[in-house]
Amino acid sequence: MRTPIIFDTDPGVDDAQAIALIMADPDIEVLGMTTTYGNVPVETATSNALLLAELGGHSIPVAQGAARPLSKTPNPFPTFVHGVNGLGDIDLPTPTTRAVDTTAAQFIVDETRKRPGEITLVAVGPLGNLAVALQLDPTLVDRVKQVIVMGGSVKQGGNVTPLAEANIYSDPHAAHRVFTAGWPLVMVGLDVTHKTHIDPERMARIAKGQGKLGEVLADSYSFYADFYRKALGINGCCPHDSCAVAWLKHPELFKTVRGHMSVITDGLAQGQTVFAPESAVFAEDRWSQTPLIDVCMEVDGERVSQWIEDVLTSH
Ligand SMILES: [Ca+2]
Repeated sequence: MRTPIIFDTDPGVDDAQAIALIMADPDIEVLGMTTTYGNVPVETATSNALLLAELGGHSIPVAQGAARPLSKTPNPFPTFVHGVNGLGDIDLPTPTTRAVDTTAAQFIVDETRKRPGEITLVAVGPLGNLAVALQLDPTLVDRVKQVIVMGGSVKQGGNVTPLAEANIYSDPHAAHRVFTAGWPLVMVGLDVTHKTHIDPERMARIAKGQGKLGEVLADSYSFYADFYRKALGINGCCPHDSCAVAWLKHPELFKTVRGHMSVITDGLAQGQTVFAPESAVFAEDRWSQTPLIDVCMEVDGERVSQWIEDVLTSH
C-alpha cells in the first residue's frame, strides 16, 4: 500500500523540491497540499503549489490556509532567501487550476475522518494549519498516523535569530500546540537539515530528470544557493523540506532521540525549541511535563542527498 500524506507547505524553493519528491515517489499517495503563509503570503503559496503540481503533471487538491500567525505580529517575508514570488523571482506561468473551497484546517479534519489511522501529515511551513485543525477537532490526534514537522533546532542554533528556526519563529504559539498535542510526532530540524547539502552538480542532474518542473527547481535553486553561499559559506543548499520526506521514506538514515519539547513563545528567545530528552534528569520537572515526541539529532546527509537525487532522476 502506498503511504497517504497531506503536505502542509509554504512554497518556497526547498518546498518546491520536496513537492517534486512527493509527486515522483511512486510509494507516496498525495491526498492534498495545504498552504500557509511563511516564505511568502498564503495566496502566493497556493499559486505556487498549484503550479508545481501542474508542471509535475499531477492533479492534487490544494486547500488554502493560514494567512498570519495565531497571535504574534507577522515577520517580514524572507524575500532575500526565496525571492518575492517564493521561487527565486524566476518568471512563472500562471496556474490554470484553482484551490478547493475547503480551508486547509478543515481539509485535514475531513480527510483524516475518511481514513482514520492511515494518514501522515508532513508539515514544512509555519504550523498554523495544524494548530487550527486541532482546535476544530481535538480528536484529530487519534486519527493521524504520524506528524512529521520540518522545523526547530536543538543544538544547531537558529537560522532567523540566534535561537530560532524560521518555521517555528513564524508562529511559535501554533508550534507549541502542535508539539504538545500528544500525537506521534517527529521533528526534522536544523540539527539534520544543516548536515544535508545538495551541491550544484547534483542539482543539475535533478533538473535534467524533472523536465519542465526541473527548470523551475534549478532556476530557483540558483537564487537560493546565493543565500547559502553568503549565510553558511557552502557551495550548495540545505534541502530542509526534502529531509522531512526523506524521514518518511528512510527513517533509518536518521538518529532520533525521544523527549519533551517546549517552544518559547514570547520574549528575546521567541521561537526557540527547548528539548528535554526523556533520559535526562533536571533540577526542575517543568521541562518534562509535555507528551513525548521524537527529534532527529543525526543524519547520514550524503545518503539523504543521494536518495533525493535517485527519486528525482528516475521518476
Ligand atoms: Ca517550507
